[in-house]
Amino acid sequence: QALSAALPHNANKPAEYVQGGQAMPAPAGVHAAPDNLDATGSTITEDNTSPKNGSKAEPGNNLNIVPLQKHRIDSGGRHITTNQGVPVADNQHSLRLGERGPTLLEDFILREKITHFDHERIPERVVHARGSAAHGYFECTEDITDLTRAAPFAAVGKKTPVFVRFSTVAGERGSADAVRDVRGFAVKFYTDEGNWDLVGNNIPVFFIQDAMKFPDLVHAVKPEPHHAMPQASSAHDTFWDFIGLTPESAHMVMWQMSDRAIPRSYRTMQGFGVHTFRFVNAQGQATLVKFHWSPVPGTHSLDWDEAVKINGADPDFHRRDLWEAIEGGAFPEYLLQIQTFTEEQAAGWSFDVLDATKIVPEELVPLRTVGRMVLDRNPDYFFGETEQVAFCTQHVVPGIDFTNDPLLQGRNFSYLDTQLSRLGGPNFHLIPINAPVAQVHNNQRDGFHQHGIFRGRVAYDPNSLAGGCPHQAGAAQGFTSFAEKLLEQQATAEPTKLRAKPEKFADHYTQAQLFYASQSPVERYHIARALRFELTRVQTPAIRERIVAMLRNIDENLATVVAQDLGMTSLPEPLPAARPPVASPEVSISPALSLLARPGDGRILARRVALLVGDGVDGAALEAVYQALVQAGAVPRYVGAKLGSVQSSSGDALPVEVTMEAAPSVLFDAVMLPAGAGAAATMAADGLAVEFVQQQYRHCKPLLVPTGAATLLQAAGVTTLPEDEGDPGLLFVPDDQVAQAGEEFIRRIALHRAWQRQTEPPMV
Ligand code: HDE
Repeated sequence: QALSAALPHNANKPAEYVQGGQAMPAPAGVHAAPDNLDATGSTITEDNTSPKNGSKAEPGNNLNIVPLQKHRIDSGGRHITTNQGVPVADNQHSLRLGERGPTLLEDFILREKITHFDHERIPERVVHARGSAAHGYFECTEDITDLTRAAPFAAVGKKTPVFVRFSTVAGERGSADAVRDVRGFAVKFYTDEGNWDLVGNNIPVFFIQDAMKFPDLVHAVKPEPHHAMPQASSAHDTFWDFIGLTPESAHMVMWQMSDRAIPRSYRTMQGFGVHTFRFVNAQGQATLVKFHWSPVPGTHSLDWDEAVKINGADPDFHRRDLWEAIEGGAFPEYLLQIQTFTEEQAAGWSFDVLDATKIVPEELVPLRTVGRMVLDRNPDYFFGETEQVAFCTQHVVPGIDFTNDPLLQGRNFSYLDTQLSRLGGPNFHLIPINAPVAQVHNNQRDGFHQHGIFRGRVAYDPNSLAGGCPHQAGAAQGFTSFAEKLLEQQATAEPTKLRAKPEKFADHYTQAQLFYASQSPVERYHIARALRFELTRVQTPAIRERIVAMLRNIDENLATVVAQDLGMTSLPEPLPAARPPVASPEVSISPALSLLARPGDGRILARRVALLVGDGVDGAALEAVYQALVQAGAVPRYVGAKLGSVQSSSGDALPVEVTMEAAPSVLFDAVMLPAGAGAAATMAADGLAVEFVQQQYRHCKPLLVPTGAATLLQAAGVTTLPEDEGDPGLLFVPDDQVAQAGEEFIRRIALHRAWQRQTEPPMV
């Protein structure tokens, strides 16, 4: 019964998860599916027609992912055909001259099959090659039509379908998920006025200020060209060489070395548009805007030692987490929050809002929540959707416009350009996942893989032969670039062609200081530890020294600690700063910059909890805790030494769902030690069990310890119990009260980690 209650549920794919003809119920408290989703699930036949051709999404009720239906293929009950639809009698043998003779060139079936196979790879993305994606919807929750005419914000309650791809940056397509890296957070809104791509990251700033430097940055961080190492890691000489010589990266590097770069899940990280964008309303008035996605479950990260081990235990850790959360009905949810300000306001600030290495502190311009995004459906076909989706920063809709951020301007060129070689030509907008829900009409024609069958003899504008159609939409309906006037001071300095940047861009350290100063002690410790790890792997002493010299401009104490950790006997001179930090910045401490500022909503949806079991455990108590976790939307698992079952103290068989070997400690967010002294004593002699508990403890995770299981805890080396010092992650429960401990355990799990447990070196 416990097992069936934990089976995955997805309201949008009822065909996949039914029991007795009924869709599985969602765990308590998860969001219901949006009412405008297709109800047919994923078993599609060719009878399905697309409402896309000839129909326009009604305002306020977007067509959702329905247009994808006609492309979904289900081969249930079908026979194999060639690509020409010819039925294939034998798919096992090639055509040969006699049983032992040569294969015949005539075998068109073999040749077609092998030829297709030979060409089934496409180039991976130059950056962000490793990614995972999901469908969902964006819902507008506040009226901001005074700020923007953009379709997703047309009315409160309006839902717009989205496809979101999360990614790492440096690693190749098959690299591990839990590496230290920036994460991509790219959202494609299928609005009824065309596609809007908000191609962001989980860090609000970037390494460089000008697109001109991007190829150098990427060449520096990618595997070194002579031996193609290391994979998916910035911990090598060329990266830190580039950083030390590019002081504008100082702020970003602080974020990249923080726990932001090892998120627990794509569900628990923020997203940022990074650049300053422009909102334009129906009257043509503009407001500057920064976009933030805030995860409802809060911001949570991994421990570095844990991340390293996860990459061995499950390189697909984040991909699996996203997939399973959605299949299980624990839909990832984010608030869309904006910061808006005027050009005049921004001109008065000590930093330039066109500089992508700067944030606008929340204490200066508070966040305003204007919508929510829910991801409620997994893709059906990884290649067709996640791999072929093409995000482009220049995909904007009426109501959204660019600013002159030189990084954004360069991106607006790069993304379309890269899709041409990645997806093989200019018609990638016809690939189903990229096709807008809005109708497409223009005079662009031909090209590789053209799908349209255009009618009539007119493919030019203006024309009279087709009655002037398709015709221009005009300013009221169509996209019009904001008629930007350069600010007075820029305008008077007679614009000339030049390769330069504004003066405020030269301040590289004020906000790096702000970020570091705003971190909690444990976060600062993790930053120092990350720098130690990365720079220890750097082989060239001069590169290490240059980074320490850079750190001296950020925080003297941080520089000293890192220098000591690297065995340096003296501190190098600070790097000369192009411009001294701002003497009195608008904000010098920003609590919002700490991960701990967003603890989440207290729910533990999709958190994985191990319940260790062995012969002699208290089955009733375990079952009670298990059920409480299921009710809370978590994913409990009975973890034992071998598959099969164990015998509880009352003689019942309790199933072992996974083993410690196949699913080690790092794959769980919390553990319950065996309820039952006998089982605990047996496990105390099992190295895998000891290691399991040890690592749960070292990685600061919540442990429910029935008093009878103290032997196992001790065997794991947890001898000085910091319970008296208020370790909220250690929950000791008398053996006879374990059955009632579920609720308290859930509260502890919601706290995520007891970081105060961490010592240097680790205690266990
Ligand atoms: Fe990208 N980036 N980028 N980038 N980027 C790509 O486009 C580029 C930058 C980001 O899931 C590429 O389709 C330049 C900032 C994401 O498919 C490429 C510059 C931010 C993704 C490209 C930047 C991003 C990409 C590679 C400096 C955060 C993955 C494949 C001017 C705001 C999207 C592709 C997905 C992907 C170029 C800097 C985010 C080569 C030239 C800043 C999330 O076009």
